[in-house]
Amino acid sequence: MLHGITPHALMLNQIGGYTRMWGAASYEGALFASMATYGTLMTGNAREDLLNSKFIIMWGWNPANTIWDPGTSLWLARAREKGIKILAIDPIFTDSAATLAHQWIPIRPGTDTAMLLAMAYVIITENLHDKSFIEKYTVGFEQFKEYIIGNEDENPKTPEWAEKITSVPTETIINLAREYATTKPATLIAGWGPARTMFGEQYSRAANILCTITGNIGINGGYASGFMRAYYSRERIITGGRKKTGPINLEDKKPKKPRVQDNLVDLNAPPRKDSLYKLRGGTNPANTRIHSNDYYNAMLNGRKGGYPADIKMAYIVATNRLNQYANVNKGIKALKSLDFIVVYEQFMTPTAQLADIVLPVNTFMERNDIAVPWLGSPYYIYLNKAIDSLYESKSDLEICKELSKKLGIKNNLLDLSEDELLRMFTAPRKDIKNYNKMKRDGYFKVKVEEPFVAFKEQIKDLENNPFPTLSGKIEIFCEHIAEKNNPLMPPIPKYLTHEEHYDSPKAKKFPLQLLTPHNKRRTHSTLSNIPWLEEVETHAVWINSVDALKRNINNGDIVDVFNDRGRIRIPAKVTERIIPGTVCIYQGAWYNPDKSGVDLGGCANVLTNDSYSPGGAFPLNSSLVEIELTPKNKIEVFK
Ligand SMILES: Nc1nc2c(c(=O)[nH]1)N[C@H]1C(S)=C(S)[C@@H](COP(=O)(O)OP(=O)(O)OC[C@H]3O[C@@H](n4cnc5c(=O)[nH]c(N)nc54)[C@H](O)[C@@H]3O)O[C@H]1N2
Ligand SMILES: Nc1nc2c(c(=O)[nH]1)N[C@H]1C(S)=C(S)[C@@H](COP(=O)(O)OP(=O)(O)OC[C@H]3O[C@@H](n4cnc5c(=O)[nH]c(N)nc54)[C@H](O)[C@@H]3O)O[C@H]1N2
Ligand SMILES: [Mo]
Repeated sequence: MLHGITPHALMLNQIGGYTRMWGAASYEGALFASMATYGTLMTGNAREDLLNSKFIIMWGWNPANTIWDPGTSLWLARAREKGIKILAIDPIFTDSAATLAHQWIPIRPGTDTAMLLAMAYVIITENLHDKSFIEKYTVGFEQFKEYIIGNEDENPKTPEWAEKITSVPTETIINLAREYATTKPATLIAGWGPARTMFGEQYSRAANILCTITGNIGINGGYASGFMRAYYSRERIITGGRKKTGPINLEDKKPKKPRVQDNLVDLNAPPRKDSLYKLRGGTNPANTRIHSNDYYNAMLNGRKGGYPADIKMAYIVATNRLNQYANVNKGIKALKSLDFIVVYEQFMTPTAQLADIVLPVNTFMERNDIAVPWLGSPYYIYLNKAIDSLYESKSDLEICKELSKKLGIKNNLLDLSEDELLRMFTAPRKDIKNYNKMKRDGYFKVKVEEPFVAFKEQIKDLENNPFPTLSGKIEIFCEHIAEKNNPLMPPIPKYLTHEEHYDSPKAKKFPLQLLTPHNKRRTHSTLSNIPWLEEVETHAVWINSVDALKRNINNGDIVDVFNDRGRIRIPAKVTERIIPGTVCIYQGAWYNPDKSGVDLGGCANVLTNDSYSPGGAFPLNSSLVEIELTPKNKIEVFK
């Protein structure tokens, strides 16, 4: 609550504001789809409710490794113990597929939308869809059906069509479609990995709509795939029911008077054309913002290039920016073109090495703060300070307080103490019943009456509880998207190909699709500098034996992975746990270039694509690469 961006925003807002980013690498595709379909981010059912399901699909989701919250793997394990069928769809035979699932369906990356559409084809043509649900709670089914059966583009989205694209056999698609549509209630959890691709929002939209046409929304054991799963409606509790919901009435919108917490650059800016600006609660639509995967282009090209600012200075706090966003080599060029870079860090990260000034920041053990758990789990953690700050380090808050004084800012918020600020920030959270107890115990567990089921009220009584979309219903066809008239952002979900897809001309030169998922031995780049964890699992590029054989690569050989953006040198892990044609380098390893610019650290983002999808999805799993054995004389250096 107190560190990271909060104190910096309070400080910079007082001196005119700053250019901020939009788009979260984690989930922007899923978020866009969730807003477009349901008008909200509060989707999914609480994990306890998995036990009420009869069939669970983990689509591009590996919760045994990529931790969502302490409970997720446990509830999946309990579901399995109870005999509930679990299925995993992933190009990798993940630990989740191996330990939790009864069946693994391997799929070519970036093609999931085609498979979901083909499942819809089977469900609709075999008359397995939930007609009364569709009629009562949705808009746009007819347009979707026209596209699916091929009346719109003379291309029916049959399982045979999808097999060619996805490499999933026709029979498998048909069987899964039938099983999902006829086993009720069923849970389809569409992970964020496949949404972290070019046109990732189409995949998320298609998954949301599959849950819809089978009537699995708003019921126990079902699941409205969307942005997240909720344990309880924190949205409502936080605001004590005061916050307005539903679409924004643009006619009512008057220029806002700035408050201390407002960024003056964004405050009354018009919306980005492609954003869902009529809906409340999604991404900040201000057109003054820059997509965070597009920052380097903005730094290099500025206003002349159509960006909202000429950036001279970067203020980098609580992120290993260079390492964690796409196209590291362009990043270096862009960051070096600036006049001034400040980084606040605990470690000398690859990003900090580019800074003019590194301010040493203390750790969570050296200050008080409150941790709000990720995505609404029902507890808060009070982080009681254990020791005084070591050496010259200070907290983000302390640094901002001192800088504000020197800048002559009379900011009434940064003048408050740690405790005053924490009490102020927690006051609107009606679910924290007893601040003092939380501080004393070190945590506060929120009492939840019953496992949360998103949209239960809407399904019970739609008239009094409309969906917060423009139509008040689930939008299979989204009018707000249609207004944009952008063929790459269709109002119903469509399968689209792109410049760096498996079927693109570029794939002739770089034939391997690169996945860069999250790893069990670190959180992003944090903990990557710990040698013991390298012993747990060597950082390597995963490659199928078919692809390895073609290139004369043996398990453990040092190889070069490269494309037009850069080159990394890394051991090869030859395995059948990844499909042919796809390779994987887990994100987060620290960039460590040799003199010629080859990265010996194995940082995946040397190779990733720094563009973004119309809906904002980050194409971090949409890069093409080639791999070759590293020449013998260069291997010595690697060792
Ligand atoms: N290729 C590829 N890239 C990805 C992803 C992917 O799937 N593929 N995933 C993306 C996702 S989902 C995310 S969320 C991002 C995450 O990327 P980042 O947000 O950059 O996360 P970290 O690498 O953990 O960097 C956090 C840094 O903050 C520092 N730090 C810790 N505590 C404090 C503090 O109190 N104050 C300050 N000032 N600093 C502190 C740590 O030392 C660390 O260097 O990565 C994205 N990058
Ligand atoms: N241990 C650990 N846990 C973490 C994190 C971490 O760094 N380490 N990071 C946290 C954060 S900030 C986030 S945002 C979440 C991210 O959570 P996720 O986005 O769910 O995690 P990923 O591991 O990137 O992707 C999940 C799975 O998607 C698969 N996948 C990728 N592309 C495709 C595709 O095109 N099709 C299909 N079908 N599957 C695909 C990957 O192989 C992977 O198994 O994890 C959180 N938890
Ligand atoms: Mo994330």
